[in-house]
Amino acid sequence: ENKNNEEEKNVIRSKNPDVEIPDNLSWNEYIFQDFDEYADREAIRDSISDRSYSYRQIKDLSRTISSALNKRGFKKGDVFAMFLPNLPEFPIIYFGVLKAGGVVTAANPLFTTEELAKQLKLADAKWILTVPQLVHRAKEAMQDLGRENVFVIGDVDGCESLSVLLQDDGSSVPDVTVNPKEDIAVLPFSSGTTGQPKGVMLTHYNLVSCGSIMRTEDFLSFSETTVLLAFLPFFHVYGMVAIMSMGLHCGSTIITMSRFERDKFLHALENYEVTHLPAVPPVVFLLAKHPSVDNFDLSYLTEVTNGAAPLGKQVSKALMDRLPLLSSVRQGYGMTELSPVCHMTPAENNKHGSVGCILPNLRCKVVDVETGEALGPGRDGEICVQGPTVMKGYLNNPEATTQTIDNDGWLHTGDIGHYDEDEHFFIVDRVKELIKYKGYQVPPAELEALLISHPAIEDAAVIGVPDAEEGELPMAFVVRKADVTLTEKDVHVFVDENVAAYKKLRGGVEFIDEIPKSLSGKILRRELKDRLKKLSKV
Ligand code: 4UU
Repeated sequence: ENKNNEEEKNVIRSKNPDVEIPDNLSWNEYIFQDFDEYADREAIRDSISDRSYSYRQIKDLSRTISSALNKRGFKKGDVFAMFLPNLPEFPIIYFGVLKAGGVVTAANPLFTTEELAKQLKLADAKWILTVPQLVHRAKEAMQDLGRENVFVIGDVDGCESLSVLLQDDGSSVPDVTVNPKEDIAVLPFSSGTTGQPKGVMLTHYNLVSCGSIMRTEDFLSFSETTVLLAFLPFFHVYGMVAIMSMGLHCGSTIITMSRFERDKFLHALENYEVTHLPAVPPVVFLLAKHPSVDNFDLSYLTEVTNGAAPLGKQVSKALMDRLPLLSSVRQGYGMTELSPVCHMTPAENNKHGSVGCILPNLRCKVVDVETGEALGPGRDGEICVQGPTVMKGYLNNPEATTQTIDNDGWLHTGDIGHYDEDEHFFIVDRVKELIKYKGYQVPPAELEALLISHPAIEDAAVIGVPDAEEGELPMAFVVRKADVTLTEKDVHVFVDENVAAYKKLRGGVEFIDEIPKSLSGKILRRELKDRLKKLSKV
């Protein structure tokens, strides 16, 4: 400690003491720690079908799944893909796979067959679980890999039904030993600071660390009386770790919602007496501004948490004014590569517009992008984080890993922000390419590669156009090949046919003579953004 004062300068640590992080537990063991106490309480209920499971059932059925998978040849380290919306069976399979020593990779159920196939291939997934509505895409994508282990929640010819797995007699629960610091538990996909989506290797220990440091008095406030509404997708780290896993760890009741629809959402908040709502900016916006909200009784709702994208100070204030029974609008700030949360709003001293304070056991600094110097309060720079929640690395991509985690173990987030005198953090911008539409990742590199594959397109660049409600809208600058006709509409049609709906070019298409690039060939996105500002002024 304090070996080198110079090096410690402007490195921010939590004002709360470090917590002890168990290093002998797998992620599933950690989550299940107190399940025997919760036993017959309701763990999870579906807001559409009303199907529900108790804590005892989640524990027993996930053991059953591990036995059923073992009998089918599932081996430690096998990658199991989950391609489904939020359903109450999600945690049963998820923890069943982990219990069998497997690795979970979850994909967005909006993905096209090609988008899914890309993830399955990179992840080397041997198994997949889906629902009847998506089975066509799951089968096709698996066939591309020459694999056929497709399970379905429901009945589809030629696929094994989950209900068969759940009837297993539990005689073959595998006896696997997990090495928490080495073994990967989940493999979410993220484009990180640059390029295409990559598999993010999160070890059991990464996740147990994140759970342990979030679950301190000052931060995560879930308890056995908490009712959570889970509309945020379980395939993304926010839903998977901070809502589904931590909600269960704390003995709360989780209400699943497989599709977000405004009135059903508001109705569910009232009907299930929801107390805690983890949300993203467009939903906080809806609650703060939409007239329909007045038609529902939201008096049980005490906490709304924003994450995944920036929330304006005014929206946060407007929500507090509208729902006076809310004790707070809090924020969590994180990144897939950080398992995923690094900052949270503390219970006391909530400042509107702030993402909160660095969590215990972590170190944070704000560095000058040019010089790398760690900056003092009030100065904007890149947020860097170090600690036990930093991912093991990107799967099969050491180059991208060393670009993101430096030699001293600092993870460079690609976010620009500062801290105030109380060490509360504010995110103000992003230096990385990533676009966030409603909190969803839209990697520009992916859209650019698609656009360039069009026979009439010479070159392309994609940026995010700021939007008060949705965050950012993907927008393309396109260079046409000589002597071709290509309209904006043609570009839209082409993109819409080939990507999940949330990646559509909602920000528009602009034809341009040449994409501005640096000498090394990197797209100069700032220049494009400035150009756009000028265009909109004219
Ligand atoms: C401004 O979005 C996430 C994880 C979010 C999360 C998880 C658990 C939030 C609260 C929680 O409890 O991960 P990714 O990898 O999809 O995207 C990471 C990026 C960040 O680098 C930043 O640019 O998403 C943006 N971001 C935010 N921006 C995430 N949270 C915030 C935030 N304010 N609160």
